[in-house]
Amino acid sequence: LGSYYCQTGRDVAVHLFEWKWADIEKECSWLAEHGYCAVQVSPVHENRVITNPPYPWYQRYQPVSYKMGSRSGNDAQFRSMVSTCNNLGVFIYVDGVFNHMTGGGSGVGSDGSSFNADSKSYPGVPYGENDFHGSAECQTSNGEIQDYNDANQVRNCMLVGLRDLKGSSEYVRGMTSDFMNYLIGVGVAGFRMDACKHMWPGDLEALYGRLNNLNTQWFPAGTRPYIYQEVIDMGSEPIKASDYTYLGRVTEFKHGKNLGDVIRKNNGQRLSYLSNFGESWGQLSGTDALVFIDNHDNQRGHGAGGFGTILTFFEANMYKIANAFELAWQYGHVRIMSSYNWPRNIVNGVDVNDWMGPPGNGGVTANAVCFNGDWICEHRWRQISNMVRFHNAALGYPVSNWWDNGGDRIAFGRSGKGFIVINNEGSEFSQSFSTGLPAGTYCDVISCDNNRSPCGNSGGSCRGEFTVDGSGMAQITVPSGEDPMIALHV
Ligand code: QV4
Ligand code: CA
Repeated sequence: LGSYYCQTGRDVAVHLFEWKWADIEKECSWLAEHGYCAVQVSPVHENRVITNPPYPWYQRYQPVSYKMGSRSGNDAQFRSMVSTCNNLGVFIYVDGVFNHMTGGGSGVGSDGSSFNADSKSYPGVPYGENDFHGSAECQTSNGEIQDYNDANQVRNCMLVGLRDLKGSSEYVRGMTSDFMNYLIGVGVAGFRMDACKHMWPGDLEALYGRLNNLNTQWFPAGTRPYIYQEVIDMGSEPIKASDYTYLGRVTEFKHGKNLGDVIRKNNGQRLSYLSNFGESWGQLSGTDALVFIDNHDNQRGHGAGGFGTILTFFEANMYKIANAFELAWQYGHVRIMSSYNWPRNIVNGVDVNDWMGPPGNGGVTANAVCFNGDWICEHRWRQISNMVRFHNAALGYPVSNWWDNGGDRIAFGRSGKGFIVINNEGSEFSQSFSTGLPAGTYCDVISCDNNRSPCGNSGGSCRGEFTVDGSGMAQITVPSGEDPMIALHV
């Protein structure tokens, strides 16, 4: 169902985690200029406001109603963002939370609606007791998921106490599809569907079947919403990512884990093993997969992964290698993570500050200003954004010209559109490579600002031009240490 709708020639989305709508609206011009296709935004619905701990990021995953007020902004700001970004050819994907409402307790949500989770009352929708799974559907002692080996529990019991919606109910399907159709009417291009492991594929199928086509102000008539579903499948549970691929794309969490392990050299892993990376590593078919190096959960120890595996901006050098490989390789639809900083503090394997919300005060989010120390903006890092352009230039051209040293040095091309060398060993090396590129001079886009001659050099680190001769050969010296890569593209 649906197709990834990007402007022609673009292919990479960015998750602007916890950004405000007004800031995303401004960022869209930069994104358009740098070849990004779309933005995944944080949940848009009214959410619970949690004060203990104070205003964590995860309060956004506890819906109180489908009204549009949250700390990212209101309905008017959301509409303005969607319109501006669509006009620039940068599309918006909404994080849709439809498995559940809030955890236990009662109060008033971010847009003024009251709720009482103990009586399963959400008048802002409205939902009442009958709209949720209860002891008839879930038989565990406390109504929560206790055993991930029991698919029925995983779908019909509460995920960490979150009141579990009855996805089989016509009424619930009506409320959720009305909300999604409202957003489609505003002009969004599709949805990241949260917690799909906890919803029955058949219920999702019925829900998606109710969705309208995209808004013809920006999309061709008959375009279906693009759907990607969050299912964490590390291989050990009865519920599989592949149970959901007939409905849309699925998040492939093994991808970021595998690349983290290889680049960290965990368990004897080496870069040279990546020559067949993808399906033959037990991952989904690339055409079913939505991939990322880290996401908003596993960068702080939620979801699956682990600090010794998943790479994040905290380990910038390895992180840039991982993103460069992901963007140069041909596998899946890529989503770049864009984070805010927090004082990560891992004690006995747990980040005790894993709850901390975005920069700001008293639950009010600060303006997003890239590189001010709080907003990390990985999507703007030259090594990543220039590789988005590499990715676009190579779109549809198969991997070619593979070379490796049997260890942690690799190189590959993209059938004459791009060529990258990665050196994850301790010393620089130099040799002649068969690049497959047309003859000419190319700038290294990892270290230089552009791929045109003369090479842009605002940061002073530009490694300059590389000459490809008439037979596609180029002499390349590949540094070690910081940014140990050379990437060339047409
Ligand atoms: C706790 C206890 C419960 C207890 C409850 C009592 O764990 O046993 O009943 O208190 O009130 C938060 C708290 C969590 C708390 C819960 C309910 O962290 O301790 O339960 O609220 O009050 C995010 C966070 C969760 C957070 C949730 C809601 O990661 O910690 O829970 O938001 O605020 C699995 C799933 C996968 C999921 C992943 C994290 O298969 O789907 O875990 N990933 C998605 C999102 C994720 C989000 C959710 C799902 C839920 O990416 O960000 O969880 O919407 O792998
Ligand atoms: Ca459920």
